[in-house]
Amino acid sequence: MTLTRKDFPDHFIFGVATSSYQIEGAAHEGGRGPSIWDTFCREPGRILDGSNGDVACDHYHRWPADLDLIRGLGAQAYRFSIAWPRIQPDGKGAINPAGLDFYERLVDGMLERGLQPYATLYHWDLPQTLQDVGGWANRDTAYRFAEYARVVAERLGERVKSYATLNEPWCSSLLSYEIGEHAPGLRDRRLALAAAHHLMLGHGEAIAAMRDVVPSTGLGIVLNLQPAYPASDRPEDVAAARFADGYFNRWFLDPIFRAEYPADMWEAYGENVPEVQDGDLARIAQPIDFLGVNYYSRSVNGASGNVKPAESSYTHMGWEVYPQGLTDLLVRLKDDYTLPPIYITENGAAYPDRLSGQEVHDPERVRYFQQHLGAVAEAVRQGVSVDGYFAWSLMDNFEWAHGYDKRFGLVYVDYATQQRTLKDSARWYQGLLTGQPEGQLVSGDD
Ligand code: GBH
Repeated sequence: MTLTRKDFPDHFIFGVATSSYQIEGAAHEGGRGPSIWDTFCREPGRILDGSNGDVACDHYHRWPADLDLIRGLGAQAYRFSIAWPRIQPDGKGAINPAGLDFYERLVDGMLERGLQPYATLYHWDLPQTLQDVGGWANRDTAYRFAEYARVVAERLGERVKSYATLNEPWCSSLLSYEIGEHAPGLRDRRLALAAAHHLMLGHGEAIAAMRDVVPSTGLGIVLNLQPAYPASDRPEDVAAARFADGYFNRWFLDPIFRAEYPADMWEAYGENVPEVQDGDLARIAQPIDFLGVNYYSRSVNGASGNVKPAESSYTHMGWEVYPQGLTDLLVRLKDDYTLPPIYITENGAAYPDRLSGQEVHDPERVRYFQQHLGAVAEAVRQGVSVDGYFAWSLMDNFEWAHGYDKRFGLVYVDYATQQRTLKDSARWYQGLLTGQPEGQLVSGDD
């Protein structure tokens, strides 16, 4: 079955996504202060290939050509993130004009090319100075974040079509303070749950701080949501799936959309639950204009750990390819919550791509996008209000703890030369977005 633009509503937006630390480089230029990822990358053993984001895709210098590339794909929108340490090198106080200038040029560059700017204010690059006083485990960081958000909104204003406060607070809290895989690399559940609470509080404070500044711009948040399935009907497995759903999804969805923490998880976390002050939940749950959903895979939960279905295929990250999970997730969100419109703010897959001549054949990624876009179209048919889709990612980039070894791009990056090459998946996406029959653009026998 061939997927076309017509399988989506007319107003549906197609775009591509990136984030600042993963692509910009220029870590010591333009008055940028150090972030927790600069620090983390320098700790031995944290990044699998020992790399860092000092240069990355050199997007800080190559942004005009990169915007041309996005335009050339036929995208209508570009989701990017703003590096807090470029705006406030110390995370508070003094503003760095060169940082605001950079993002202003970038946003104006998008508008000149007919691309709608979708900004994310926090994609994990916290100013190191704030980490020195506890980072997100310190309640004060929530207020510092709101101040930074207001500074950005005052300068970029309504030229930006949409501001997301946070990208994936689960990653900035649990993955970073409990699992220790992301900066700052701690292993403490109590601190992680404090961080999660302060992230959500910071989200609410930032929304409040920006509302009057940019009244007609859409404001929201991006969550990584991962539907949890039980490995069997056995009650232990069903309970394990329920816990995983609480851990990844409901811990963030319920405060934001119901003004409460899920009771079962609150109980399970026991003495590690965060300190919640009067008014916090009302602040966190104030109305927003969209929910951004990042979807990569599902989890299959058994009483004694996660299960990897043998019949499934897996990406280079080891994540199961499970497009049905995206339809199930979206329908479930509609059934369980009262939500604003949804954007799929990230979806994509890593594969071990190789350059052959001027081409990169990535049939698995083409298939991944076809199947997941089909899953979104199916959810729309079932009545879920989804307003757009952003492919992760525009180009190969710094994949956090995995360094440069994992490639998520539609566009291949040769890091030695910074040469960009469209992969077959980019040509396929271009075909979908510009209304050309996909088959003619895809090479290979997939
Ligand atoms: C996104 O994170 C990021 O926003 C983006 O910067 C990044 O490059 C991209 O994805 C690709 O990684 O069940 O414990 O194995 C995705 C993070 C990935 C978090 C899947 C949860 C499964 C956790 N998510 N992950 S586990």
